[in-house]
Amino acid sequence: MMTATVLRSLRAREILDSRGHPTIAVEVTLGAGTRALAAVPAGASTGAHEAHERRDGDQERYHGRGVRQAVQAVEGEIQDAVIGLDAMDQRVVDDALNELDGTSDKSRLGANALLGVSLATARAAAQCQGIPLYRHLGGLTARILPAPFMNLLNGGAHARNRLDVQEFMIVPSGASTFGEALRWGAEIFHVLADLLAEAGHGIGLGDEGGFAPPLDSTEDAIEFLLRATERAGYQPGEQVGIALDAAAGELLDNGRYRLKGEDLALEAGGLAAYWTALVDRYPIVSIEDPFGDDDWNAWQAFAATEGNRLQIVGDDLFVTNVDRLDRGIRDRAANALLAKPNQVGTLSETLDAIRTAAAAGLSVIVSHRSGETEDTTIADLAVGTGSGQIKTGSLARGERTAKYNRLLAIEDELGSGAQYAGWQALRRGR
Ligand code: 2PG
Ligand code: MG
Repeated sequence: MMTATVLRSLRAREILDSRGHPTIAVEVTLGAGTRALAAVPAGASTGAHEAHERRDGDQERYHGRGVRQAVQAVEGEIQDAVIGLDAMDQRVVDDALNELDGTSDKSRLGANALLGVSLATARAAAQCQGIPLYRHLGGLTARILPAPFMNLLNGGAHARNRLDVQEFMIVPSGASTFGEALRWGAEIFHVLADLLAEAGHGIGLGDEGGFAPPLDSTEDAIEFLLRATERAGYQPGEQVGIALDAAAGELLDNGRYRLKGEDLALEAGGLAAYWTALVDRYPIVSIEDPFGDDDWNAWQAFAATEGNRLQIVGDDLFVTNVDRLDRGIRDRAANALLAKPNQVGTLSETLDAIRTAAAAGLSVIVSHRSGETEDTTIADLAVGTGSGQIKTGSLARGERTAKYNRLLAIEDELGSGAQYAGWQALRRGR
């Protein structure tokens, strides 16, 4: 007789992500008949060293972005290789996926195909045991609700305005529960809409559900966040921190960082001074990707001077890859990891990166992508690993609120056992 948790069949289909581009959803069926679905997100400001996402390139369909080959790979080769493996042995399944692919960047079968199978396997295993996914991932100790990094103003590759910094976020760490943090964020978001409208700006949304007004300067954008926070009745710095994702790899132009909104073209040293001036002036608690994906020296120098008061987050620098992370730890290039499952392509490797970072004293932010789906796996991943921080967009658009709403449900389910991470997980002052 087939064991209840053994993988019996795989189905895949092409669905749409939040930008209206195709992506892949995978459904796993286990021996007991348990079925679970996972959908894979996609980035816009992707790091040069991310695992390879497979796209058909057929210009007749979705301008080349179709994922039919990835779907076929799941239902053909991949299914043949993993059928009969036990979904409880996530590592064995993920190893089999990697071995079958055979490339270091997952380019043969596609990281999108592999991740869909990997995540659906975990979801099915949890379901079959009758336990929530965070419990399957984190065991009995999983009870920390993450502080949300809420992206209220969108720029860079996520909006068609002139803001150079990609993400202007608020972090309501001073709240006492996740639910309270979410309420603060939503209140600030609505006050921000009023402030922008009062200033004569449109309140159209960018890719991650934050507003994308036609502002030019980083400072203007930060000032709007501070005013909205205050008018909503909260203290910037004390209760609500500011966080930026510069996605600086996107700013590189002929070896210089070009800030078009401010008409500057800076060397790494000049850009570092620019960030330092902002941190001096505003309650910024965290900056992600302040330099390009391979500008290791700039990262190292910046972390040496600012790492004691600022969380410095490697996203495109680390791409959730243990080898790059090991180098960053050795060189002290950053003090935090942004963990995105689709950058590396399997759940096990994502967990490896999170564990490696935590063991070295780096903090961890579990993160969405700018192209998302209704899938809420990252909410459970944040609680399951106790990351204490999550980045999942603004307070609008269903693909973003799906994760927040999942976290509300987890907090509710944990009852008095739930603990909101607040400022605790933020890496600074050390
Ligand atoms: C980032 C992400 C998510 P993208 O840079 O951190 O916010 O954007 O998915 O476009 O890479
Ligand atoms: Mg980023």
